[in-house]
Amino acid sequence: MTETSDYTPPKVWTWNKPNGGAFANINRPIAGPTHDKELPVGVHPLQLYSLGTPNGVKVTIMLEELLALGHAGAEYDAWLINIQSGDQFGSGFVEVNPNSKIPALLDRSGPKPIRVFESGSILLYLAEKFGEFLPKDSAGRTEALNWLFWQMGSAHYLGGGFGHFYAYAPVKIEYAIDRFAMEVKRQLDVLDRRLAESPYLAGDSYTIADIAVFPWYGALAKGWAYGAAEFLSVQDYKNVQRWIDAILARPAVKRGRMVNRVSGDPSEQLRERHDASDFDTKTQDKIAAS
Ligand SMILES: N[C@@H](CCC(=O)N[C@@H](CS)C(=O)NCC(=O)O)C(=O)O
Repeated sequence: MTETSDYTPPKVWTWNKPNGGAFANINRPIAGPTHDKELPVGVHPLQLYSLGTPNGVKVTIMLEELLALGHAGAEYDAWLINIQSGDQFGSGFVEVNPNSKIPALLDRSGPKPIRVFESGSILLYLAEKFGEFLPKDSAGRTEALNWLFWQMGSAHYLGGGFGHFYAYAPVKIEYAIDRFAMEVKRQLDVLDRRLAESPYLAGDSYTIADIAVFPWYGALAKGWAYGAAEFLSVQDYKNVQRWIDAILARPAVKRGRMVNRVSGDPSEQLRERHDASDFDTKTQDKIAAS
């Protein structure tokens, strides 16, 4: 380790300069809205305000899975929240999620709208509302929740820790990259060992645990995140690879991954989704051709 630093933290930290790196423009040390902006409302019971990031995709996969099972009450409008432009700090968004992060859901099916924020809370809310993707027996339900909460506590080491220092930070810091690469490889090994025991995280059936964990660790294991596949030897996690391939083959997962997506192949970007037919007519390639 050859790190040196001439930085000594001051007695009191103050916000007096951008911190550099990707996303520096949206980082700030205070909460609350920066501007007045109402959220749009569509025709369906569920209004989703999101973006096709790993956290956002969890919810669109869940909704597409519920629709595939025939739950008409899971029909949704998916509105695009551009976090690079600061849409998450608009007053309407902050009313639905005071934490100013996507995804945020408003359930307008009852007499009073219910706000739901935090992707894990949204998955649990939808699983309970529709009685799907969460085992009914106590042991099975608890195992699914174990892995759901595992994701909530672990993925920040992957995204905010490893991904940030490996791909986004303005300087490459060996200490930070080492620390988080070690932790992410340990997490991949945790998943790999669990998936050697059962086809899915909670056992024999596909649950909200898989829906939560797949977008983060699937993107890493398939080499889509941070350009770090070779660095982390992701091909070695054979059970994780098998599990990801099984999930990727699900039609609802394919659709869910397209919604609110703003990068990649234009035919796989459905920036807003207001109707099932939008997958056939409103992807970016179709919009460009019309
Ligand atoms: N724990 C939250 C994390 C949500 C989150 O970090 N969302 C990111 C995008 S993936 C975001 O909205 N970032 C905007 C910002 O930090 O201002 C969840 O699971 O919903």
